Amino acid sequence: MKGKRSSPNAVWPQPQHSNISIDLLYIRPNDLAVYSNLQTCDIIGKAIERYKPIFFPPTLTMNQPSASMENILQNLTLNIKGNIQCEKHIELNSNEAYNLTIKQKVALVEAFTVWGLLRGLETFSQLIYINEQNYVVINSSVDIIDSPRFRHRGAMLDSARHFIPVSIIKKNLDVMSYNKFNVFHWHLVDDQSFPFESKTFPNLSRAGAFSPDHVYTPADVVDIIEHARLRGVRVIPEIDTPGHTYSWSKSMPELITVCWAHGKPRQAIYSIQGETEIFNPSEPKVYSTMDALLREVHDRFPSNYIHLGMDEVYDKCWLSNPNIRQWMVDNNILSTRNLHRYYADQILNIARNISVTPIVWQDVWDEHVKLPPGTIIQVWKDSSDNIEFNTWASYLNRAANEGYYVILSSPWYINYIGYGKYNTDASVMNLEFFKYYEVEPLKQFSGSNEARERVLGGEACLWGEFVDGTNLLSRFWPKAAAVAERLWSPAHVNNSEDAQFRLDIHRCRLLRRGIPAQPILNGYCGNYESG
Ligand code: CP6
Repeated sequence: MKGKRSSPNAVWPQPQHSNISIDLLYIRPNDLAVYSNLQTCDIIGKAIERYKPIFFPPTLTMNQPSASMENILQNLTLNIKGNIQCEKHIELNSNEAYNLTIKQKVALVEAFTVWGLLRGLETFSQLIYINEQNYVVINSSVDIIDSPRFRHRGAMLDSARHFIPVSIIKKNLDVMSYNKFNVFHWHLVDDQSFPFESKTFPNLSRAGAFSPDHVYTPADVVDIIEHARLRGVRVIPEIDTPGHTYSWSKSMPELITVCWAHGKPRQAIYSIQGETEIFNPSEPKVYSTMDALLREVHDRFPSNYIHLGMDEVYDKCWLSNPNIRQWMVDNNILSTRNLHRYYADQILNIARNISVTPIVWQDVWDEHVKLPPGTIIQVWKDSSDNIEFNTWASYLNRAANEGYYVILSSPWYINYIGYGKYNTDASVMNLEFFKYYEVEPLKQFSGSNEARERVLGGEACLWGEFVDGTNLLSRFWPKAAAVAERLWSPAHVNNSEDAQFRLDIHRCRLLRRGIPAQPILNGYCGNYESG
């Protein structure tokens, strides 16, 4: 069954339009020339170097056809059309479209931006394969016109439940670029640890990280951002408050609400089910700290977006505390919802003052907090007590029609595991490839075209409770690739029976590139020690 129904160089995610011959050209691994009218741009120069061992994996046997043979690919050219610019950072609205043609023994990738060239180079690399006689080959006639369906195609990693080594984050960025993802959403800190080394507040990680080794130093952060930048990925940091802040309490206990029980303050223990630590919204130091920290984060991350979290606020703790209740009365804050609103308004004001566009988990919006125009709401819930809108599709509808930008994550929690390709037993929450793949973000969308345009895309999320450096890559890949194709390819590319064979080929490609992606079908990849 393995691979029988897909060509060995099936491109993932599938391009918008492609016309590919059966006839092949040989490639001489030792002398495929690569040219560009943007050769001096670091992004292009470094990409060409990076792709050489991907085109021609040094560990595999490859024959070099003689140069005098007729049907040999002569060269690859990566050209910018129009205004030639070496852009520095990819942005939400960057143009990632490209054309890839092979004819008369010459390959050409054309795009309007370096980002389009990167996407086209990746596609070119996937068309190359090694045939049964160990010759490196590619189709002799190729016409691909490609561009993404959605602008925001993200992967979220949680580096707080377990520390993720920098090397694994960088490898994950490599695989993201193989799948044309363009956003790394970095859930940096949470209850369990604070690995982000702040220059302004070094004690946050000194006390809040698992150990002095389990931190991201300023140099690590620069390294990760640069690795992402060169691959056309922007890094969006998340500083999640007011909930999920237990790790802050190790150095700044004064920021945290003391929950009360049975008429007296209760020892803070975040591990009680459903009760996490939360900031004390009546404490001015909360806001001065957030102001300074968000300024620092904004200075150190080139992204104009910061994810502000605001999910899962355990407001029962706020209400249990008589000092907070008195403070609410004194400040004319007469409901829990208004307390949420007060906290959110303070933080959103800070974001506005430093010209940051906020992203938030949907919870604050669920609380009817009015968010500034341009805010992005990340939908992660699938049901709610409110039967008026009880699925992620209706959340998307509602938020986009209220004028907010939205990104979808509810159906794409890649951390869930289970047995089988397609488990229908909801009680084990198993969401394997098919279920991720068959999601259609706009399936029930109703609203104006402008509202539809505000559905920016989505993110595959990997929560870290059971993930660290040992299993991150195999837990995430190739399942996250299902999300990549859903967000890149046209909506009609939705046949999962067909896609499983293409994805299986893609998974073998990842093994070839040194990524320990887990299997999705029975069989083998050939030539590799594992798999
Ligand atoms: N951590 C944080 C989490 C989750 C969220 N925020 C989460 C909640 C429920 C599920 C999966 C993840 N672990 N900070 C919610 C956005 Cl099912």
